[in-house]
Amino acid sequence: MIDLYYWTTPNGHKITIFLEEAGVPYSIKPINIGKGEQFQPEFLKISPNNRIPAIVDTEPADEGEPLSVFESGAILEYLAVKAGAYLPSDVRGRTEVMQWLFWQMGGLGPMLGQNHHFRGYSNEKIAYAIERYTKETERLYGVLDERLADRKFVAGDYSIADMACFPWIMTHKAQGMTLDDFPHVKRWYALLRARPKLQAGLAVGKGARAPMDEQARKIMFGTDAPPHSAQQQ
Ligand SMILES: N[C@@H](CCC(=O)N[C@@H](CS)C(=O)NCC(=O)O)C(=O)O
Repeated sequence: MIDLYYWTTPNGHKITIFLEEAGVPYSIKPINIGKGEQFQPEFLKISPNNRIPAIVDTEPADEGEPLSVFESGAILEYLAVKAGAYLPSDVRGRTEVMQWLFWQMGGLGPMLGQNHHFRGYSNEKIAYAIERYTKETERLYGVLDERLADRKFVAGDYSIADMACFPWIMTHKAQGMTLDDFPHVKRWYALLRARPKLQAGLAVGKGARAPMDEQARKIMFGTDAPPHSAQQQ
């Protein structure tokens, strides 16, 4: 019913977490981004930004042609509306979730992605870039910590806002962060980490991703990538 074009990365995990939590049937279409499969013409038709994740809903609500969606935030919203789960229908609850979802999409994801890039993937270790993105990561963790100081979840009940943030906090060690500095994030992280369905989402494709080698580095960040594929997260 839902075809998920996926690779085992934080943005991919957001969607497997949702599908497992909501019990929506899905089939995985692996896109090995280390091998350049994100540039295949057939994939670009559904994900023109050559990034995973993307979905094709073979049974959309209007009973029309299969419907494709790219961008993990748009996919989470689409699936939440379709499943009637993890996104409130009242205007205030929905707006609260959506602003934190957009905060993750516009801030937490891209900035932590750059942190991963300059600390981990880049062969050249540029002190200015590492410091800039580590500081920004720290600031964003601070915003999340403050937000979680007086509530259990990011926005109302457990929602797509939590599912979007979680996979990016999971890699905190690689970002130079320790959760001991963010006690409310630490409590929230442990609460979510204990959810069996969330764990099932994280387990999808586990082991398929090889450590980044020179070939993958060239494909994703270098000269072997088509010109429109300037790196982003
Ligand atoms: N804003 C996009 C970002 C997606 C993204 O950056 N995906 C990465 C994996 S986490 C990717 O496909 N990278 C392939 C590449 O850089 O060529 C979303 O949230 O869906």
